[in-house]
Amino acid sequence: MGLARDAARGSKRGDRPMNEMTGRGGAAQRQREVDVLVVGMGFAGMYVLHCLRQRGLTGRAFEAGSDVGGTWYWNRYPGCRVDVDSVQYSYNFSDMLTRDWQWTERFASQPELLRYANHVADRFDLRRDAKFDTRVVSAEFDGGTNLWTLRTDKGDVASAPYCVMATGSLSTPYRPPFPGIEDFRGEWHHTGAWPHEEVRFGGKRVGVVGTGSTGIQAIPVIAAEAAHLTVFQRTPQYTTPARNRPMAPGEQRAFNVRRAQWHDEVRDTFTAMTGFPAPTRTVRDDTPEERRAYFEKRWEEGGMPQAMLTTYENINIDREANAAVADFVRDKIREIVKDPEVAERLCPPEDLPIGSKRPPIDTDYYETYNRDNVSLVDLGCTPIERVTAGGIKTADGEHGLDVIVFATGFDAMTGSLLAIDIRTSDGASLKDAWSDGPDTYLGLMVAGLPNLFMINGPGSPSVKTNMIIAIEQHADWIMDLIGHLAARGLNRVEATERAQAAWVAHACEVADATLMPVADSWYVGANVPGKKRVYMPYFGGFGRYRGICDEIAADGYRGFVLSRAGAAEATAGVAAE
Ligand code: NA7
Repeated sequence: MGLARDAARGSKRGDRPMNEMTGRGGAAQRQREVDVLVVGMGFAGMYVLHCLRQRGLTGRAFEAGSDVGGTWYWNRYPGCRVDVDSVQYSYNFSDMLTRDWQWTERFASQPELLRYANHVADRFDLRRDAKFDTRVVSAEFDGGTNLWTLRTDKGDVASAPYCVMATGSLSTPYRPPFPGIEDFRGEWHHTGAWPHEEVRFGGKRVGVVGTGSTGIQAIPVIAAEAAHLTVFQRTPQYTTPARNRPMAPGEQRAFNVRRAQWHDEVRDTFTAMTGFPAPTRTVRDDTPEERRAYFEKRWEEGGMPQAMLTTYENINIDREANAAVADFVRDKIREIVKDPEVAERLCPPEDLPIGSKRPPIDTDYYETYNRDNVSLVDLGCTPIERVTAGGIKTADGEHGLDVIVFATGFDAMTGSLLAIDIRTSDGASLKDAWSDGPDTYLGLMVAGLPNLFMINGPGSPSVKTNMIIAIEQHADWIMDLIGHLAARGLNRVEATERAQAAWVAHACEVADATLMPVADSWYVGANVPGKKRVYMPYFGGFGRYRGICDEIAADGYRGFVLSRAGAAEATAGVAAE
């Protein structure tokens, strides 16, 4: 391909704003700097940059953090770890990378995941095309020049025909606006924006607000260090044992020997993960005693969240099957937690299907409530009224605290995209396009916003899968599409309204046939007041989704309009193959 290599050579400019002389305005003056702009240098952005180079394209990335890693850069809270087997939560694109890297635990901890991200960035020299400590604030597409122009909080202005949003699904922390936070005399932190310096809990009274996946990971670790831990729980969660352990000698080598075969297999699975046998029976096939014995076995084995949710068929759909697992977990809580009152407070309500909120896995979560230094506040009975100078005041009084940890989650899936002012010169904007919910075609593109791609956008399986596999599938598909355009002398792609509407309808139909939309979860945006309630991930399964994406590509990118547009200069780089 004939590429804008001269422009690319000028892209390494240290901390100076990129193309600062061009300034704002005069979109017609804009020139392409690279082929593709990338927002974010988490696992998705890193892979996109690598793909671009592999295909002879030039890329430029901006990242708000000081280094690579995304989720694993920001979430440094105690106990943070991945809940997919580490060997599966690894890139698959390079045999050398696979051979170079050895995980130490079944479920890697955040520091190890961040080391892995850094290793990949070093190994493939990815930082060369990225600017850090730089937040993209706007993205504007000019239909005349066929260029996206990004502007950053550091004054950078950069243009390219294509833009990939690798902004992450859970990267905009949400902290409820509890009144009085400014009065608090102690220190407080959100788990999703954790300080780089060690936060010490020894001898302190600590409060954790939130008992989602994050709170459930942090609570046992903080409890072991703090003088006292008060957990503020709004909705009890179902969590099951991770049974994390060191990797056995030779375990990773054995996995790697069959990685290629595994990769073929995993791409056809529902979750893009393996390691739990597919269910072959319904709950009605077994007696209550047989079920119990089977649940016990799977509970003892532990593992990824799907381990308990694949014990029987249709747990995500069939209320009776779901209730069987949920009842078992409630029984486990009552068995583990010694104080019966505390145990009841920890039991999720019967109208909350297991798996409808993101299912966590844990290490000694319920056991932690047997410690003398841990107390549980049920916000359902006694809601938080305000933060005070000395702690948190709930309806039943003040809880004295030195440190507050907000494990209150994220403005998931759409928050980071809507935080950027994304618009076109003819007046379309992402904000308007999503005013009634995050409509997309395949979770990859939005009608009205040409040449703008999302990695793991709403409407794709994303957060319901192994994110690395989903990232690789999206990035590869986007690269193929850009190559397809270039090979035909084209440079513009846009999803049609019709295809998008059909995809949204299909995704809704799939989700509505399950118990998934029932819960007030971040999957439906219910954790952020005012957010439109829509089940955002595609719940048709990764294998099926991948098949649909491939079919659409094979059918000449059905549902997309492919065209040639813009000034010759803006198109030359990608037009000539
Ligand atoms: P989650 O799963 O959204 O959990 C947030 C927790 O914070 C949850 O227990 C919420 O209770 C609680 N919360 C949220 N707002 C409030 C207010 N206003 N008052 C009291 N409690 C509140 O976020 P996580 O960080 O744990 O996990 C996010 C994902 O990251 C996770 O699913 C993995 O995919 C990785 P609620 O249940 O809403 O009643």
